[in-house]
Amino acid sequence: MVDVTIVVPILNEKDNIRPLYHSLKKALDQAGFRWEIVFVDDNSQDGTLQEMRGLISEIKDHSVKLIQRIHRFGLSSACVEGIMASHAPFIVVMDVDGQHDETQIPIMYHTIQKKNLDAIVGSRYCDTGSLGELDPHRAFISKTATYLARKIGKVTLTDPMSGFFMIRRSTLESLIARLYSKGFKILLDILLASPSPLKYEEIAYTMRARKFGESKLNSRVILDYLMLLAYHRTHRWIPLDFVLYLFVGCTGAIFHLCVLRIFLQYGSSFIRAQFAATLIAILCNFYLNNKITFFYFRLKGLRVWSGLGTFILVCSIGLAVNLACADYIYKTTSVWWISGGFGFLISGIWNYLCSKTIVWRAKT
Ligand SMILES: Nc1nc2c(ncn2[C@@H]2O[C@H](COP(=O)(O)OP(=O)(O)OP(=O)(O)O)[C@@H](O)[C@H]2O)c(=O)[nH]1
Ligand SMILES: [Mg+2]
Repeated sequence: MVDVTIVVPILNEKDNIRPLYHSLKKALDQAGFRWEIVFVDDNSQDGTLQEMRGLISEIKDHSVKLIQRIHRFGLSSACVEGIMASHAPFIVVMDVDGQHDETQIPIMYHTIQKKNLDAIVGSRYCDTGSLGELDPHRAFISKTATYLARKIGKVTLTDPMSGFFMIRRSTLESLIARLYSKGFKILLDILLASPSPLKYEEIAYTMRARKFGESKLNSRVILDYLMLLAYHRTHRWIPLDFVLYLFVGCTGAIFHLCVLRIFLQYGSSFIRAQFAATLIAILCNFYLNNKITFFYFRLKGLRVWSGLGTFILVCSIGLAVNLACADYIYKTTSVWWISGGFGFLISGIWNYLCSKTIVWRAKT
């Protein structure tokens, strides 16, 4: 049995593995803990896995474990998977890149037990905590996200964006089914998933500069973050992927109308203009879905073309279903907007389900 499990999500972090292992070992051994580290990798391509296996074969105990995930993505779900594959009553989540202060873990461990807390969170904004040398642009994003979490998510802690925290296993297990589990912000997910406020405390730390490798923070993380807030604020019942898909569909419809107008203005026949506009709308939808809705499963290289072909086929069937449904309802009710709206919704659901399962083969 171990006292504490450290869960570390990793993606292309070859050079950071050993430094983190050694600094954690030093801090945890000094504190006299029985511990384990669970690294969760999403099929890194930079030699991280070889590095991990090298390290595991060198150390003679079972203190380091590796979970290698294929076709599954994302920091939050990696953390959840690491936590579920471990056993300690207390779990620490931290980055591999040396930004988090491992020397705080023993203090976290004693405080969480002594005060019977659910969680203890490393904060860059309370007391002596600081963002260290984080560049102003990143600091601005972090502070804006913190502001939104406090305003929209109604969380009270100073650093809900923190990637460094300790949580009691029993607390997490009771919330696991309510988590969004996508994106980058697992702590905020946990806080928002809890039906009653968690008993927590914050501990100040100064964020260090990343040691090696590159940041995985990209513009997609911002969209995931907003989706996380929306997911919990709408009490977890709105299918956000579908909403995103409809949003992309509406963008395509606007494109369609603009192109139609332009073609007509330049003297094209209606049928030609309509054909060109439909084609451009489909291309636009395909592009945006590949970039946004199904970002984690996006098609590359030659698969883009086969995906586009399948997408056109799926949308054509969707259009036929739309027309058949709308026509039937119009004949029975004579209400144009109910008929049109229902046809649109049915084809939207059809297109979404087929796009997800057949075109992009999204697995989660
Ligand atoms: N398994 C897994 N790990 C990830 C993924 N994205 C990021 N990570 C890891 O999660 C941790 C946080 O990512 P970082 O890139 O350090 O994000 P950040 O700390 O906001 O950005 P920096 O300040 O530039 O380090 C790191 O240990 C990453 O290797 C992912 O999709 N899957
Ligand atoms: Mg980092």
